[in-house]
Amino acid sequence: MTQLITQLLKGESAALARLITLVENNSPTVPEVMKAIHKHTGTAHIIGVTGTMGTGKSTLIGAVTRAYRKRDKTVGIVGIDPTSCFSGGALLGDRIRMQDLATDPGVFIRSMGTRGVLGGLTSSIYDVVELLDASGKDIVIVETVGVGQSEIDIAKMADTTIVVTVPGLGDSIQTMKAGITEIADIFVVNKADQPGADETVLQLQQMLCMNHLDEWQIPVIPLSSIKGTGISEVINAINNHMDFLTETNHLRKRRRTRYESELLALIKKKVMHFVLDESRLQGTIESMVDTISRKEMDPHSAAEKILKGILA
Ligand SMILES: Nc1nc2c(ncn2[C@@H]2O[C@H](COP(=O)(O)OP(=O)(O)O)[C@@H](O)[C@H]2O)c(=O)[nH]1
Ligand SMILES: [Mg+2]
Repeated sequence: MTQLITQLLKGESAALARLITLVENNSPTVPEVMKAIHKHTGTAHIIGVTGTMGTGKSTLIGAVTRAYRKRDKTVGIVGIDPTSCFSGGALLGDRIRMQDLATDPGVFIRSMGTRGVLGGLTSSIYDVVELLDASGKDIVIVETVGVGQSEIDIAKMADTTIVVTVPGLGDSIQTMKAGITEIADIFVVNKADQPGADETVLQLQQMLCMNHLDEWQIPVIPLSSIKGTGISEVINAINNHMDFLTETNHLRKRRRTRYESELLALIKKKVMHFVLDESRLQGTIESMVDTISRKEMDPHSAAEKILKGILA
């Protein structure tokens, strides 16, 4: 294991891939690995990309990654599918869209299923991001479909969150979830090669004007991931955002937020494992059911008593 960690810290892709597999398989060696690498993390700029399915997130990430490679930055990409427990599947198309990048040693791409027992992102995604960070990637990009809790989770994990929309979704911008402006650091109107992009940009700008008089002015960037127009504007916006974060102490706050949600996810996972580990609780549950049946205790008190026992 020590050798694998040493190789990871040197940036070797094979070691990175193997360690991510251990995380995905919930290997008992994971805590040891994460303990060893934690102090080697914190240098990567973590970028979350979220938006409705089909808005072109993967295509955009491909274009942005190519631009970063021209600037000699290394990039790690995690595609997560909150609707699936399994990796692959729905993200198969991405492999084709990013095929040229797959052979670049300065790029690492992985997709994973992330549906946790409690919904939302599992703690594994935090581990994968830490591994990519420790492996020395300058940029770590996490792609997720914006459904339910997952986009809020991604915003808590990322230093910079990009929300991707497309022309024609204009009408729905009115009804866009109120929280979206709290999530977005940068808005991107992708597929600007199609009609209606200007209106969508305008509508978004108006919405942001009304909602925000913040220190950070959320930019709205029209672009075409397919044609490659507007990509350098996105890179500039990402860099400006990082400058803003470091100059204002917001970076420290964001990272604290990430550790806080990771810690909560880990605690939930461990408690859930304990509860689901039936062999461990079976006897206790049986005898509690007896007690409840005899009306010596009610189910609420019994649950509390068991929980206290777990936490003791
Ligand atoms: N016209 C146009 N189509 C695009 C653009 N970017 C992506 N697409 C197409 O939109 C579809 C969905 O793209 P994908 O990147 O998989 O979207 P995701 O589900 O958000 O990751 C694909 O057919 C892409 O070729 C763009 O800038 N212009
Ligand atoms: Mg995608």
